[in-house]
Amino acid sequence: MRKKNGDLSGETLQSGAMYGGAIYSGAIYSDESPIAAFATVPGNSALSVIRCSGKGAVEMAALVFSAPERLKNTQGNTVIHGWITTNGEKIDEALVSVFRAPKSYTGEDSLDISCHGGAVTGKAVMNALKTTGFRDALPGEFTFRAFMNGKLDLTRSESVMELVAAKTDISRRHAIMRLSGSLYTEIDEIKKLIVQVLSGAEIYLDYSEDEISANFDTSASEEIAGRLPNKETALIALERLKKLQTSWQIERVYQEGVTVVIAGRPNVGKSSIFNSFLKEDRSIVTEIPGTTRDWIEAWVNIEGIPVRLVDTAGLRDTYDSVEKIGVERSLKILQEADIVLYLIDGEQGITAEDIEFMKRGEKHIFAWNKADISPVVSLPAEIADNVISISAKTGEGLNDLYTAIISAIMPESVSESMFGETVISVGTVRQKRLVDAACSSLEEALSLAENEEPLDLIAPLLREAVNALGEITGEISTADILEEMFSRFCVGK
Ligand SMILES: Nc1nc2c(ncn2[C@@H]2O[C@H](COP(=O)(O)OP(=O)(O)O)[C@@H](O)[C@H]2O)c(=O)[nH]1
Ligand SMILES: [Mg+2]
Repeated sequence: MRKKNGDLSGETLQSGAMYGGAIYSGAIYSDESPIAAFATVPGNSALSVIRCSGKGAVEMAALVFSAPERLKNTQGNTVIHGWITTNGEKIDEALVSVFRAPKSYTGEDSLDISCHGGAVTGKAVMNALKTTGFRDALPGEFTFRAFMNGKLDLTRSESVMELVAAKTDISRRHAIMRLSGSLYTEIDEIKKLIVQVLSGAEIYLDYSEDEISANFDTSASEEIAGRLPNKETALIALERLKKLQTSWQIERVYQEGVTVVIAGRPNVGKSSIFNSFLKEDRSIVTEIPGTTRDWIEAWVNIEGIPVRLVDTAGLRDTYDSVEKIGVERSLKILQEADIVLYLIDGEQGITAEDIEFMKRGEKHIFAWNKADISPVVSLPAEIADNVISISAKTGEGLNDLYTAIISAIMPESVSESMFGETVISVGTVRQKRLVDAACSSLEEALSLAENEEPLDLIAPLLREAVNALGEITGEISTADILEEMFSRFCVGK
């Protein structure tokens, strides 16, 4: 039997909460027992925060609290002061924030216990809590429960992890947008467009050919079968999906960063440039060629892009055995580079070795250093336009260099779309894979429609696209996907 249009919602619009219990039983995140974990990193700090969540969490915590009745009777969104105690002994003084289901992060009764920081105190409080029956939370288990209880969809859940992992302010901003629902809304809207197309197709599928002639006032039923209604809507959905695909190119750069390796002959000023990118003297600079014996790396932020900057040993033939190893290691790290920043020594001028190197790859940016003492002289025509004049000493040309690096990392067409007010971008490989899947199903559906293939070949492809999008937000999900995802979170989140 062919599916009715109305069946669609049953298949695609389940909420995350439906996966509690049956589907999930036996899996590690399945049990709903009260959990506790540090939300802060243990160590020398003013405070430690321990989060507790689960049915009966407040009553359990009251067993080790100096004012148990007051805690038990506390309303949600309240902070109370007291002591964590075991057998009448004060363990630590604490402020306890109480949240009541469903108005909490997890949707369950929960507490944030702020106690003193340090190596020992938080642990003692945690041990006291565990005597009442709390178990250690699994990685991401709080967010997992929030998802299960319908507090967050999967894009928002993942953004929580992205936020914790953000390396620069721009990655934080993008994660915050996803946390605020930007990606969820976009996916949901695209999905609705495809559902609309699918419904249009399925109306026809519900009727036999005779019925079509009778009901739709046409004599040629094949004509109807070959025509995909709302094709324009499908095209709009496709365009929006493609935008999301592109967004990942950029998002990945902001999340993972890029490796820029500084290379060039000894003494060209590699370590000086490295230091000026870092704005500190990290790498040793001397007039003695061969000073840097191994590569050194540091993360720098270039316009919001995390850049792993690597200073290398100068590339030259050498008899010094330590330097030789350094040169070999430098050549090796060059292969890891997304971009090679190749410096030419202005003082020495361009050499045969430089020319040799320049022939090698496209991912190179060439800079003429020491322009303060020797301005760029005539260069071979094929590279003249691509050489940036700089001085590590005076800082001249460094902004041009940053710009060149940024545009090498991101094609302009791509980056333009990212600097508007609202950024809608996919934030994880998982999301990107599903956007790809939706995109190719939809493209295939459209190309079948183009060839006037029957709707019963087209409809399943549209449904596949809808399902892929449902997986992104978690409306459709399976235990193993969820487990895989949440296990990569940190404990306490
Ligand atoms: N005048 C001038 N000297 C520079 C500049 N950059 C580096 N140097 C000098 O060149 C020498 C070698 O620099 P260094 O950074 O150690 O080069 P490396 O061997 O490529 O790492 C040092 O004496 C630096 O002070 C520059 O832009 N202008
Ligand atoms: Mg050096």
